[in-house]
Amino acid sequence: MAIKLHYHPLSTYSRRVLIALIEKQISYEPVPLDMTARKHREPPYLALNPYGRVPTLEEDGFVLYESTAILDYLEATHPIPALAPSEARGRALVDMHMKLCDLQMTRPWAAIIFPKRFLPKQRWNETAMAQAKTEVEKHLAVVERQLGGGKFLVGDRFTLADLCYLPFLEFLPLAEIEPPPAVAAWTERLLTRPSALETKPEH
Ligand SMILES: N[C@@H](CCC(=O)N[C@@H](CS)C(=O)NCC(=O)O)C(=O)O
Repeated sequence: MAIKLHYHPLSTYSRRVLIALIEKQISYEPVPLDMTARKHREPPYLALNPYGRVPTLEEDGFVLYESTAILDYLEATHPIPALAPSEARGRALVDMHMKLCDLQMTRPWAAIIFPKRFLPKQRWNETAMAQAKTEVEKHLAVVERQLGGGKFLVGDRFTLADLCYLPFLEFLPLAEIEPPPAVAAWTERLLTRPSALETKPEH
């Protein structure tokens, strides 16, 4: 049975998985979820994913949520083309960056981007947004050093580490964050990949 992906086209975490499916040329059945109609909070979807979030992957009755776990599963089941090195240190570095992206970047990022994309200005918490912006800027300064002179976070190839950041980097202009130079060049490199262009959200 084909992989089914429950997703939303504006979801950053769903986009991670969509990009991996495209990069690996895996055929799948897209199942868009009407989140405006709050389908993610209704029993049929909650039976699949008790957290009511996207993405969720289904394959032969096997159900998986959490985008990074899904990416790891796709890498293990479809290792070619590789989106992670097979040797231990390279793979550990990819895991480290995937985790740091979620711990240091996506949480403050959501505090800025969610209101800017989806809420009227009168509902913005501008103090929280300014604090989140400072946190993201500090993290990007660390990423700047981690990139060094390299094109990608780990080795000389696009990996799951870069992929995890990609959907969030899309919104640097909306967040009014001026990235440091290596992060700016990396962002451009990632956002112009065919898989990124194919999955670019409408807003
Ligand atoms: N840690 C989760 C985060 C998933 C997530 O927060 N998805 C958002 C959309 S981008 C969502 O479903 N939000 C709905 C909600 O929390 O009610 C992952 O990596 O998959």
